[in-house]
Amino acid sequence: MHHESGFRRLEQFDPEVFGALESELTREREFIDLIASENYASPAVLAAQGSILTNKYAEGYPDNRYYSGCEPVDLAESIAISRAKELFGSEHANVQPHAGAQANMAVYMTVLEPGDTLLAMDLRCGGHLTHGSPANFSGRLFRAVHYGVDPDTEVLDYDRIAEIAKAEKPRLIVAGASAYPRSLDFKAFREIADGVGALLMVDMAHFGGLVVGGVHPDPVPYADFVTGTTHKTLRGPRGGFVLSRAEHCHKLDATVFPGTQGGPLMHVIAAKAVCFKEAMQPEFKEYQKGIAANARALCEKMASEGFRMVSGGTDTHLFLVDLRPVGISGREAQDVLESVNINANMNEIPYDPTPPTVTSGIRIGTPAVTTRGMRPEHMDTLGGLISQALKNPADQKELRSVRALVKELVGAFPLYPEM
Ligand code: DSN
Repeated sequence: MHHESGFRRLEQFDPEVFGALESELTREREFIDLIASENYASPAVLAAQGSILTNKYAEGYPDNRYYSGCEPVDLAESIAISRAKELFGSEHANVQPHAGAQANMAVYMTVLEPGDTLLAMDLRCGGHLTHGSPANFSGRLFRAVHYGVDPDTEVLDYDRIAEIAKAEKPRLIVAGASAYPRSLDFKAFREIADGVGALLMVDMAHFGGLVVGGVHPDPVPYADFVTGTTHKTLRGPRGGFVLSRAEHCHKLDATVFPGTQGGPLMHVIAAKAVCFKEAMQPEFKEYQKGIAANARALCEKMASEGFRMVSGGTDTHLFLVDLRPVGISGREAQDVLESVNINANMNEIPYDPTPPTVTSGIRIGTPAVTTRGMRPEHMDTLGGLISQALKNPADQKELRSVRALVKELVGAFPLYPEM
C-alpha cells in the first residue's frame, strides 16, 4: 500500500519508463487539455487502479468465480455493480468491459448474429468506429447501415432516421456519438425502434457524466442497453461498463465473460467503484453543469472570433469547429495548438470534403479544463488565445506570445500538486 515507495523503486529500476511518467505529468500540468474524451482521474481513482488488485485472476462474477481467493475482489466488484445501478437507476450493470469498444461488442454479441443489421450514426457525422465502421469488427461482422445529420442544420433528423429504420429493418439501433455537440432525444429513438421491432442501445461513453449531472437527457428509461466509459465525463479510470434491463442480464453477462473477455481487470473495477462513488457526491452535479457552461462559453467566444460552429453551438461537453473560414485544416490547427501548449484533436465536420487524416475541423471539449477549476470567464481568455494562434499559424513571434499566456493561464490551475 506504499505507493510512493513503489514510484521510488520504479525510478531506480527503470529510469526510462519513470521518465515517461514524469514527462507525462509535466505535459499534463503545462498543457490545456481540450480533448473531449480526456479528463484527470482523482488520486483515489489512481490509487485503486495502480493497486495490487492487478494481481488477481477472477474469471466469472462475484461469488461465482473460476479461481479461489476471490473474496476481496468480489467485494470490490459487488460494490462497483451496486453503485453503477444506483447512480444510473438501472436494473442491471456489468462493470467488466475493458473499454467502451468492449462494452459495445458485448451488447452486439448479446443481441445480434453475424450478418444481422445494425443501424447507427455515421462515423463521418460524429459516430464511433464501433458503430459499424468497415475498419472495425462491428462493420465486419454485422450489416451496418447508418444515419447522419441533416446537411443543412447539422443536427439529427428523427423523421429521416425513422425512414431509414423502416427501409433497413435493423435488429438493433444505436444512439450515441463521439463528436456530436447536441443532446439526443431518446424518446424519439425508442419510438423509432419500437416502430420496426428493433432493440435500442445508447452509447453514452462521452456524456455519461452529463447524465448524472442532469445536463443531458437520461437514456436509461428508454434503452434496452446503455454502454459507457468511466474515464471521460465520468472522470474515473480507463474502462467500460454496460447497463441493461433485467431481462437481458444473464445473456449479457455471459457475453462479456466467457463470450468476449477473459479475466476481468480487478484493479480497474475497484477504481470504477471509486469513480461511481465520486459521481454520487453533490459536487459532481455542479462539476457537470460547469463542463456544459464552459463548453457554451468557449463555443460562443470562438463563434464571436469568426469560426463556424457545427450545428451553430453546443448542448454538451463538446463542440466542433469548422475551420474553413480561417483557412486552415484540422491537422494544421491541431499542430499549431500543440505548439502553444493546447491539445485538441482534428475532427471531420459532417460531410467533410477533406480526408480524415486532414479534416476541416477540430473537436473541443471542456471536461478536463473544468476539472482544473476553470470557469466561463477563463473560457473567454482561452477562446481568444486559441483564435490568435489559429489565425496566425506561421507567425512564430505571435505563437510564442500565445504560448506564454497559455502557460500563465494553466499556472493558475495547478494539477496533481501532491505528486
Ligand atoms: N477515442 C474516443 C474519443 O476521442 O472520442 C472515443 O473512443
